[in-house]
Amino acid sequence: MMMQLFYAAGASSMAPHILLRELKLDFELRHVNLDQKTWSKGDYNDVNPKSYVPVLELNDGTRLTECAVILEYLASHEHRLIADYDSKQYWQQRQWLNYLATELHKNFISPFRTGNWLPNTAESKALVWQRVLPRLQFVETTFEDGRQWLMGNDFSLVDPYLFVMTNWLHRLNYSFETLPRLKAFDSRMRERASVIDTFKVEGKPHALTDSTN
Ligand SMILES: N[C@@H](CCC(=O)N[C@@H](CS)C(=O)NCC(=O)O)C(=O)O
Repeated sequence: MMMQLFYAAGASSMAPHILLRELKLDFELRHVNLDQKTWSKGDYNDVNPKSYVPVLELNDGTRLTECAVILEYLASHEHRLIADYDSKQYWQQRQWLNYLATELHKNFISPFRTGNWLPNTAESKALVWQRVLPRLQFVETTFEDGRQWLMGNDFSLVDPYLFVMTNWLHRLNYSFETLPRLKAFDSRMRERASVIDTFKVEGKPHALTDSTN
């Protein structure tokens, strides 16, 4: 059995999807309907009782959750796109993964959300921006030394996760006006074959307007 990635188009599962392609690993995609919490074989909550994507199912049936952990699992098993364990760079990558997961990813999820995982009202959008912008501005300052990627001049496992966030800025119509380096990072990511293929395969993300509103 091949590794399987449970995903929803444009969601955080896009980060491991991109990384799987960067690492040229064999995998199968399992599409999840997050509004209904279903997948092709029924109730998605049976797959992940935490009720979210991503899930990476390994060849032996073990299911891994938590985006940052899945990214680290994939990269460390390939010994690629990750620094050597316990090196200074390794701990810096851990810092970024944790920062992206807790300071950025989670702050995109508005308390106003009703059955959706991105904000979809003006009030909700403003609240999310208030939390997310200073954190993005911190990331922006990291790029001030002219680096191409978040860890320096080498692409690594943290970049697909950051790209999920910059992609959400586009999707939610937030402005890159004070984030020119992040905008350039976002454009560089979009040129990578892994990202082009990921968009092609995932297709259109769900509508941001919630029908229950
Ligand atoms: N702690 C999880 C959060 C994952 C998460 O928020 N996934 C979102 C998509 S980006 C989701 O599936 N939301 C569905 C829901 O909460 O109903 C992680 O780091 O992977």
